[in-house]
Amino acid sequence: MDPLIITCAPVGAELTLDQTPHLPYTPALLGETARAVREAGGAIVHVHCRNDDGTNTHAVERFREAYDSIRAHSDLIVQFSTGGAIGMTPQERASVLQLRPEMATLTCGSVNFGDDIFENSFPIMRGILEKMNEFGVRPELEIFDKGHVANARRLAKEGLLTFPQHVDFVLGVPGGLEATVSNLCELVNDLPPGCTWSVAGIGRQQLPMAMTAIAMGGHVRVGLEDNVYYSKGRLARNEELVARVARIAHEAGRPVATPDQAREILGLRVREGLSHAPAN
Ligand code: KMH
Ligand code: ZN
Repeated sequence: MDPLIITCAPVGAELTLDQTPHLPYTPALLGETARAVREAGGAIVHVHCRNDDGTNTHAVERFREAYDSIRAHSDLIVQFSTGGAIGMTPQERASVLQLRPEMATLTCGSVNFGDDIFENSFPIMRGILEKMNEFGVRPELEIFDKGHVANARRLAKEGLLTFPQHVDFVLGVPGGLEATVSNLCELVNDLPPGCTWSVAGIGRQQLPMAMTAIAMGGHVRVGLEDNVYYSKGRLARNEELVARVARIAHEAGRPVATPDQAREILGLRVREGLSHAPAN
């Protein structure tokens, strides 16, 4: 098995400041979190940005500040969200790709999202992918439901995407596919050959999904975006969630990937001086 790639999703778009004191909602806090997450065993950081009052923003300048702060504190692979927050326009969501992060997410279909709809029609997905291709950004395909893998295959047939790709299964969103071992196995079996995958279980499913992925040879995403608790009633810090997964992997005899090892596994170019600095 490859070394385990641990992604941390430390902020997200749904948590509010009054739900936890541990949300790194400013670029400075994101930088500090990046350092702690790297020390704990993380390789990728999945980035959403907030304004100083905690509200969501997809402003390019804020993402640039966040990127610079993360890079000043760590060598983590920086993955921008193009999912953003419910209600953002597709143009807003794609705008941050001009900063040329090493990776960015592409959600591969619409899905009920609590009482809302996370909208990812084919025109929206094509628009985001065209920008990814223009700016040379590697997608991470976010799969919230069974049909999303077929949607990705359709985008590949259209020539907008080539397989194999790195895929993240986000399981347990109210409205999406439930976080069960059998669902995860079905999704993995349905992937085009050569794909790498990780799983993000929502809420209390985060830990069991992570342990399953460690055993199956997949990779893991944890972080406050997906789960705010370390254990029942005890709020988590991002780096603790990463450290726990790293400890479990260690006990299971699976080494944990450094960011550069993750770059190799994912086929990202290790471009000294370039991959670490987005173009203006
Ligand atoms: N906040 C969700 C609506 C992503 O980052 O690409 C979408 C999301 C997915 O978080
Ligand atoms: Zn996200």
